[in-house]
Amino acid sequence: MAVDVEEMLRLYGLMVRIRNFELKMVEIFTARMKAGDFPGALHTYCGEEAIAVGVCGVLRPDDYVFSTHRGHGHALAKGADLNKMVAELNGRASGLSRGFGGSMHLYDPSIGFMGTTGVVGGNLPLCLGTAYASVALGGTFVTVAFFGEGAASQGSFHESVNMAAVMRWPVVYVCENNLYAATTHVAVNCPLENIADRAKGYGIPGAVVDGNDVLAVREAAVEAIERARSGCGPTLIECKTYRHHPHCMVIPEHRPPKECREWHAKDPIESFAASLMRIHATTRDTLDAIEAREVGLLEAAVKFMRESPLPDPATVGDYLWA
Ligand SMILES: Cc1ncc(C[n+]2csc(CCOP(=O)(O)OP(=O)(O)O)c2C)c(N)n1
Repeated sequence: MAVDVEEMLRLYGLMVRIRNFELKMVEIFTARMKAGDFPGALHTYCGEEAIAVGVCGVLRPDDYVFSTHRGHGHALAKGADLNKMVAELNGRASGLSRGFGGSMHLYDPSIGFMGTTGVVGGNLPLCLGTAYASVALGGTFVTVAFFGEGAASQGSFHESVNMAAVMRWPVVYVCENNLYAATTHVAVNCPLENIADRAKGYGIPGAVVDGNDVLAVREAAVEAIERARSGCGPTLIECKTYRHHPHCMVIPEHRPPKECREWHAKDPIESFAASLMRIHATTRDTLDAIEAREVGLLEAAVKFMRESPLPDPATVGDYLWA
């Protein structure tokens, strides 16, 4: 499916939004930690933006996304409100989860965003719920589950893919292979060259794509989503990528410096900007204007967060199920 330049610039803007958001959260969380106000773990998505944007860019509003502990990018790409995102990560009552969730419990069913989770692989059984609902209700909506290559060695991954494959349910499994599960290299927990090779064991298509190339991710997503929507069952897409930051704010960097440098040179936003200018005749001014707009929106979101109250302690039990 051809992508016009206007759509490409929309994708570029979303990638910039995610990057700026993450860098601002690092800044705010670092300041809070220095002040003795521990805000919780922060797993940034910097370096992986092309995956969420490539996939979510082709989803319909009524499609569902199940995310991970590294899920800010998935939420923003599915359309989560920037103000509410900044507020939620800082525990404000105006946040996406009313300030009770934080980074790993972002949730907005109104846009089909079914949550980030602190349980690695925990979203994989859950995604079968909306997949089954699509079939049971005679709908055409699809479900996307993002997960890391570490989660692909959890039992929940195998059970979920097997069930979706057997039932031909409309799921797209998107593995974000950034080479490390916290400090464990992928070669330690997977004997295969590609996680996508596991698709064969379930009789479904598997695809390996450059996870730093938003258009390549999008192309693979279009095919998998169409397949799911037309009743042909799930696909496993593996996106090869790398995170810019250490696993989270509280674990020091452990990866070889040379490897980090090599991957940073393949930055998904910079390379997309270069190809937009080289191949699609976009000017630097156009990209600068998009970046300036995003900076303004983020500044406004931070102001919104700072002016928002913390949740009223009296409401702490209001959203628990008895
Ligand atoms: C069930 C479970 N086991 C272990 C952990 C601790 N843990 C948090 S993140 C993480 C690594 C996950 O790696 P991966 O799935 O590859 O995702 P990435 O962090 O690379 O995006 C681990 C082991 C957890 N949160 N949940």
